[in-house]
Amino acid sequence: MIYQKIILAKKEQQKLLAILIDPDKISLAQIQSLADKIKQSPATHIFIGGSIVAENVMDDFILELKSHTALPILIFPGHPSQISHHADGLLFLSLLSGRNPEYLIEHHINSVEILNNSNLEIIPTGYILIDGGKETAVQRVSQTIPIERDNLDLVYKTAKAGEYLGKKLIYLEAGSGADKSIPTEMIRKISQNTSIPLIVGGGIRSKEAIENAFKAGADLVVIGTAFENDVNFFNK
Ligand code: 1GP
Repeated sequence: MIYQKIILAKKEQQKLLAILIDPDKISLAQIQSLADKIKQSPATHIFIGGSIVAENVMDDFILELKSHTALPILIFPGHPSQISHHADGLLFLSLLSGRNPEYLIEHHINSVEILNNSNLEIIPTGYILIDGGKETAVQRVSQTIPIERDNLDLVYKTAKAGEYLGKKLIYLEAGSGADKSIPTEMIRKISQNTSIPLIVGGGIRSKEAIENAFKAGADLVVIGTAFENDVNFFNK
């Protein structure tokens, strides 16, 4: 069980790292060498998906990836069309910072049929978008307003409401390619005041920033752009 292992890691204060792959930016032929680089990295999970991914690419992409990695592959969907039976699990994201019903419940309803026919481990995740210093794809596509970087109280209440709603993970997201990552005091506040594992991502571009997020209380850090731009990011 993927989630049980995340809980165990949290209990043992073992930090987790996910590499986010956007299938729109990588060709099938590149997957093997990408998987080799992932193997050399400290990654414990692979997230796959994005705000916009062309239809019908996920299955082939995940099958190919699976033949080159043993890491758990979790779908990080921007749309129900990105759900593939071939992954190991699904972050069933509810965009709690936004007020767009499509991303709070509509896409989820539209996913039921495909989920009923799959063995994916479904992990309910409270997804909270924070201002990352520029408009990112998730903001554009979801048409929601991120929470201001200094509004710790609202982020706290949103995360706590997510926990009370039964979410199993909280994901603090600055948006892929953000100029500024999640402030450490925000990570600290949420990690100290909630009991479920905390994912932090968006705009993290150095090992130091990863460390700082961990030190502030992130249980799992997500790296997308930094690895996409330089597959040797972790070797340096
Ligand atoms: C996006 O949190 C992830 O959902 C990763 O963001 O691409 O900025 O690393 P980056």
